[in-house]
Amino acid sequence: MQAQALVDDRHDDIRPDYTMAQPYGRYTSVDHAVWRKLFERQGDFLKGRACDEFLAGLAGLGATKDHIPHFERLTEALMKATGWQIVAVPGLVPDDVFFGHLAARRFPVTWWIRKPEQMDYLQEPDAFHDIYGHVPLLMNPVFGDYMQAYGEGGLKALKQNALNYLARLYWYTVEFGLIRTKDGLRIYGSGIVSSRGESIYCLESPAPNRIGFDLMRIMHTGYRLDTFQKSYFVIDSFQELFDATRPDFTPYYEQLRKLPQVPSGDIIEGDRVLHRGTREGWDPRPDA
Ligand code: HBI
Ligand code: FE
Repeated sequence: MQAQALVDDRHDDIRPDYTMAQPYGRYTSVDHAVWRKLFERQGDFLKGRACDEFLAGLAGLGATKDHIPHFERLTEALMKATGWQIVAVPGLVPDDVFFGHLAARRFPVTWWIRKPEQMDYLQEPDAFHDIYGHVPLLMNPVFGDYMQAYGEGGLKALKQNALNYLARLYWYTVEFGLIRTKDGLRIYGSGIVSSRGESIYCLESPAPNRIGFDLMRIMHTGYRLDTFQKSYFVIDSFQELFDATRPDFTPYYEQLRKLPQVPSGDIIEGDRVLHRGTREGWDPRPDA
């Protein structure tokens, strides 16, 4: 998934690392109203759906529904908890820049927020997706370590032309991951928690597969950017995720190059199947 660098040329104050000062004065009352609506809507039903670590992180951040948060305030809370900070960026930045920031415990947050007519879906991450979806779990030490390791891994993957494999790991964990708890499956993926529809679908619909986490399986499984997931992968703990990504991936990439891509809706030999999806309502188009 090659992110295009969408540098917004309206700001002449973008630094070489694509960071910028959060242009707080540019937010309109409509922007703050969109934030409030999204924040209230998610908050209502994420209890009992999002994992405790996410809910604790969101509470610890101090973000409120009243207005779009000041990034420095969020950074203060993050720094105390895990040494992470957030940096404002104009939108998607080049992969090497993105990974470089993660490796230095800086999470790039798009400064602008979606328009009211984009309430339910937008392709590119905005301030709500990044702050509400990604930042709360950076308050968790193990997940914070995982995200830094992912950044370091991304820089290495780029050098080995293996980003396509690693991007799937990010997709099926950081963006759309589920975690098993004593009370049942819970959400930790950012792409899910920042989407009302998918927060319900991923746990309650019989349509998608739910499969136990398997690093190599995930790294040769395709996905679509613009539909709900056909398969969700389930970890037992963040430690499991962190431990799985400690080794050097070079030998993994060599193995993966010999394997065919698994279609996102398939179940294959060796899968730990928690739920075999009914496939109803699936979009027939192929994976990216
Ligand atoms: N840039 N701002 C921003 N946010 C992202 O999530 C992002 C990015 N650039 C690259 C990227 N994600 C993905 O291509 C990598 O996760 C593979
Ligand atoms: Fe994201």
